[in-house]
Amino acid sequence: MLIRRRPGWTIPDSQATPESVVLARRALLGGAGTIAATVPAQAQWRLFGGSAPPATPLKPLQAPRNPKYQAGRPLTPEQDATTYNNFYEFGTSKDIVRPAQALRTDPWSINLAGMVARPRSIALEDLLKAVTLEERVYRHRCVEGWAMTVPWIGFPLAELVRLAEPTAAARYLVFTTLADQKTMPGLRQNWYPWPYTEGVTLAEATNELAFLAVGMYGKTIPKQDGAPIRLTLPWKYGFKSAKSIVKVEFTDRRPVSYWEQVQASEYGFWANVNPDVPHPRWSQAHERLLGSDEMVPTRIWNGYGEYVSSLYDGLKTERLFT
Ligand SMILES: Nc1nc2c(c(=O)[nH]1)N[C@H]1C(S)=C(S)[C@@H](COP(=O)(O)O)O[C@H]1N2
Ligand SMILES: [Mo]
Repeated sequence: MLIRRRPGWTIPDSQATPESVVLARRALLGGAGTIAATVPAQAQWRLFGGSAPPATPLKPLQAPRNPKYQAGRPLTPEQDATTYNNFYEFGTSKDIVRPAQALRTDPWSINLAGMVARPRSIALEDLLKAVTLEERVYRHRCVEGWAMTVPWIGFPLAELVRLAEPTAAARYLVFTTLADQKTMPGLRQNWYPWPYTEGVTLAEATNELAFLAVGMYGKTIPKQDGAPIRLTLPWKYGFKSAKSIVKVEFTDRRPVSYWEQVQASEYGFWANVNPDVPHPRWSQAHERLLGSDEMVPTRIWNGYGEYVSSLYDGLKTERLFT
């Protein structure tokens, strides 16, 4: 059921971090976690971890740009795309660059599990030898109403699916991301359902747009953006794009992901972008471009309908846009 959106209503993300509002409220009820919920990430780091580590140097990473995917708007300045982040493992604020430098990304491997020919762990360097990197400029739209345009470097998720060799019964992929108590102060907010998980259907995972990024802006991906490997699903709200992935499980049962466990009425399994389906607490009609702060109309499927809309033809009864 659609809630009527108020015309001209602007996006609330400058006033609040809407994805965290529900949890902050829960924290207040919970008592013990209150400090972590209200203290900014920088201070949380001091509280839990001592002095913040220095920024991690990024390595140059070049790959030919795939000209097929045109964003139709300028790239977001790198400085904005890499300093305004959601990464709750490091705190609920957008300002998590410093605490995120504690993330340990080397060595890194991904566990391929569940309904696959040979469950196994694959080292990231071996995975990267088996794929061809390319650059893709994608629009990226957070459910909170901000957006950016990013030159990602990576490879199609379909390549990982191919290497994993799912069995005929597999229908869904579940991504689990790193949950390391020692380096991630956000995990102390124990009313969140850690680890962060996300899921897609096998059909979505093998759609040509679904992409695993290991770099952005011609360098390895910064820790705050999900090093060393993260998803990008440009037709869905950003929370589907899991960062710092350590496990990909193939299953025949639809998973209930992190945000769906937190608040299913606001963050569902499908989470496809649609300007005409408001979030229960705000309109999705427009988005604020990081950098310029320009407000632009949001597009259905984030403008990627020609690639993805047919995936949902038989699913009209599902809540496709929440
Ligand atoms: N592990 C993990 N992945 C995550 C998140 C998170 O908190 N933890 N936040 C998500 C949300 S809400 C968004 S909008 C994007 C933000 O990616 P960016 O900071 O690189 O823009 O990452 C997604 N992936
Ligand atoms: Mo988000």
